[in-house]
Amino acid sequence: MTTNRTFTMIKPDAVGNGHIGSILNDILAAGFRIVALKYTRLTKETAGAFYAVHKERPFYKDLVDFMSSGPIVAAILEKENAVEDFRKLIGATDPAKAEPGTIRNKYAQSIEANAVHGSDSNENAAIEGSFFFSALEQH
Ligand code: RTP
Ligand code: MG
Repeated sequence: MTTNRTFTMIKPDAVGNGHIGSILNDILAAGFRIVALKYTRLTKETAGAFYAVHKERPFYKDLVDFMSSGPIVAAILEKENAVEDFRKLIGATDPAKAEPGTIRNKYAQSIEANAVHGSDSNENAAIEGSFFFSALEQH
């Protein structure tokens, strides 16, 4: 068995709507272990840096404004096949297209305010986890 890690954020919409507990419950029920967990917030500068890969996309400015609009929860999660299984658990980017029972289907409003982030590769999971957590915190 290869256990590996992914990185997630509960986004400002889901935090503001009171879904932190339910989302963490769903994540644990799906078999993920919480390696590191933090309630914090992004500034325009740190949100811009986190999403730098999307700099040229038309939704970049709105995304940075949204992600810095309120508190978030950041976490590193561990499970066999973590990155792929977590993307399945959260569902499609657009909640209208997310499968019933997925986190975005249950808790998201729109393609932008879509409740959670999930890393798209093992490499990005490591980069994104280190954006929020020191080496000491990543046990
Ligand atoms: P994430 O990175 O947050 O897990 O989401 P994702 O892979 O499913 O989607 P991605 O293409 O990486 O887009 C990152 C985030 O940008 C916002 N977005 N807005 N207005 C739009 O058309 C649009 N498209 C994407 C979403 O918050 C998306 O999660
Ligand atoms: Mg993405």
